[in-house]
Amino acid sequence: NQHRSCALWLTGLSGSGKSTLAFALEKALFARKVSSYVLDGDNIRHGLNQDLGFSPEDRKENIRRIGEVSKLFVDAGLFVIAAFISPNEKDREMVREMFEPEDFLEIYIKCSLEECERRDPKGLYRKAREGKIPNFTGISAQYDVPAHPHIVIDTEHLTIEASIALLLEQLESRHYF
Ligand code: GGZ
Repeated sequence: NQHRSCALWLTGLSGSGKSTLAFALEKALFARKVSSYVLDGDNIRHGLNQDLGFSPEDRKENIRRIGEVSKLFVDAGLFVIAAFISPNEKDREMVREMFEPEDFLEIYIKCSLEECERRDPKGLYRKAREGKIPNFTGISAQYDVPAHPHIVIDTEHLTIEASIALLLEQLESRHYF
């Protein structure tokens, strides 16, 4: 199947829907015979980056390593879907600059803090509010809203299906397949 590979970089708050959309997109791409691989906290922070925490320096190193790994996937001809909060604009710029412009798309998974906190799927916001998790993004650590994302997906107002349709449409109109 003819396609151009690319890194899809999903950024957004904890609970915004990054991992959910990443896996739904992987499935939708598979149905179109396009191979992709999802990188997220579960397979990266528990392995390659288990030495890193959530200080600004560690988040930067987390993003840098994920960027390098993502480059390997793109070199191998695969789509890589990286789903990380990546809260700092300068760190996202750093990773964007690792790629040829056509090989990288920044996708802002947009959802208000209020809604993420309402969802609180892992109870982390509650713990963060109680002061039990330091440097928690949105509560005690900043999230820079992307200034120039290629694509914005508003998960507060779109279903998963509508979000995936929008992503596929964007990839198709950008001639990735
Ligand atoms: C933010 C934290 C923190 C702190 C643990 N701040 O919703 P989750 O649980 O499953 O995903 C979050 C994940 C964030 O890791 P990332 O690698 O995506 O972050 S970054 O890009 O900023 O490096 C959350 C959990 O780890 N988690 N402590 N203090 N999220």
